[in-house]
Amino acid sequence: MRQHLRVDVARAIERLKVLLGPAGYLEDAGDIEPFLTDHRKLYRGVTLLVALPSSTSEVASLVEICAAAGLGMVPHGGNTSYCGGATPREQGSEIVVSLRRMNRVRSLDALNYSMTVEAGCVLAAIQRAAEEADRLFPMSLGSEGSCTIGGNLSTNAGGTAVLRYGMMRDLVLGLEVVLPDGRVLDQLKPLRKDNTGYDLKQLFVGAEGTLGIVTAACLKLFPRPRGYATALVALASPQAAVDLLTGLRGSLGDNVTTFELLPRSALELVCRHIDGATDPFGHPHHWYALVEVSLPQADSDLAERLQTELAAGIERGALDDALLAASLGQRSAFWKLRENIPEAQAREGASLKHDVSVQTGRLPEFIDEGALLLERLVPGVRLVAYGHLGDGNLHFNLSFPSGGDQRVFLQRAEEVHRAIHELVARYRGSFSAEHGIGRHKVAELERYEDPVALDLMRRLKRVLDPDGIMNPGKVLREE
Ligand code: 2HG
Ligand code: ZN
Repeated sequence: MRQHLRVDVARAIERLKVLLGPAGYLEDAGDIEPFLTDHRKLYRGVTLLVALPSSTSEVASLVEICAAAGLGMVPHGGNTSYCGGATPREQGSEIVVSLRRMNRVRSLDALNYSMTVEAGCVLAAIQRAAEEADRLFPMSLGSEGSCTIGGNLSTNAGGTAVLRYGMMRDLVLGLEVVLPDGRVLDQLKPLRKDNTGYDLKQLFVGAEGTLGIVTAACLKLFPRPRGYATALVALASPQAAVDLLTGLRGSLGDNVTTFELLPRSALELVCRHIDGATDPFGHPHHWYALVEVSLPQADSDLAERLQTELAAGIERGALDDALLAASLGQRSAFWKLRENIPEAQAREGASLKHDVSVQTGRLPEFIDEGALLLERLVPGVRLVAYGHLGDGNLHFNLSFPSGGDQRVFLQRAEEVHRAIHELVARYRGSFSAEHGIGRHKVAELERYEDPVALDLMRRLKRVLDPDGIMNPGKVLREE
């Protein structure tokens, strides 16, 4: 395949420019700069062109041109990937395909609780469009103001409402995908029941652009909650948090939409680095849970029931303290403490990330074992293990030991990742619960994935993308 490249590449680029017109591509160094690095600045690549197609048929023609020249394509959304999935590699043999001009809501059917959107729609714009129709699109992420639905689909995004509504995979009714040979796979039916053979659309969700380019999606909508009851709960341990979650789900059922765990270390980082963030409790606690219950009607008694449950927990000594948000301002202050953890940890300095999941009931044991292991490996390391406890998914992140050398800490990365991922494997957990594989975790996938599953993935890739032109080297090593 690669031998085509040198011969045909210049001609292909010229054809692409003619196809897309002057508004449809970028090539000046300053303009393409933002497309060359990932959000975490782990990678820096080179590209021949950033294509900005404006329609599915343009994407299809673009793919045909690239396929004929064996030219690689890197689909690009809001550039918020944690694993370098949307960044071109260093070889300079790939174009970036940004979907940002494809940002139309094609239709919204309130009766059918569905909407059809183009891949470049920003998540927050989709949420707003649903709300205007008195519906809810529940996907909710820290980066929702800039990430796009094409990226959410391609990485099977998670976020803070997975407990109630599931991951992106659960929120999609249909997809439109341009295949590596330029054909358009039209699976855009807004149907909840369509039991006709293999569920092909799901192949492309979480495939990180390695099997085709998602150009549009039909999304599931839900009844819009009339309000929320939000609490910040102080707890002695992760076990107390798991018990609280179990109790709340037992009494409030699926109305519990969010259950996020925060350690003291995370709260301190946010209060240190984020303007206006403060600890709402009088004195420090070891752990916190951010709990949100959605209220289906304005006169729902669920808020009172949450309050009663929390008060009873404090009375029994199961919880240390709890605050129920008394206003929208207080609700956003609680959320601010949670959503700013990644930013605060970045501002603190060198950190190492692990995006792990185990069965929810085993998380407390996992946290204890992981903390001991790390303390032996890197004495003084600061564990900032936070996140989606309700989904069994924690960001088991570390900050360099206070007063320690950040560079020396980062040199231990491989060793630390190995130790944590081995622990995860012993729990039959996942080393990438939420953020995908991208480029960053290709070797981990090879190491930890079931060999039969890995073999099937490689075969699927070969069937759909025999020339390896779709986001080469991401998820699976280039063959
Ligand atoms: C979150 O839950 C994100 O805030 C980011 O998934 C996690 O920075 C991280 O490790
Ligand atoms: Zn997360």
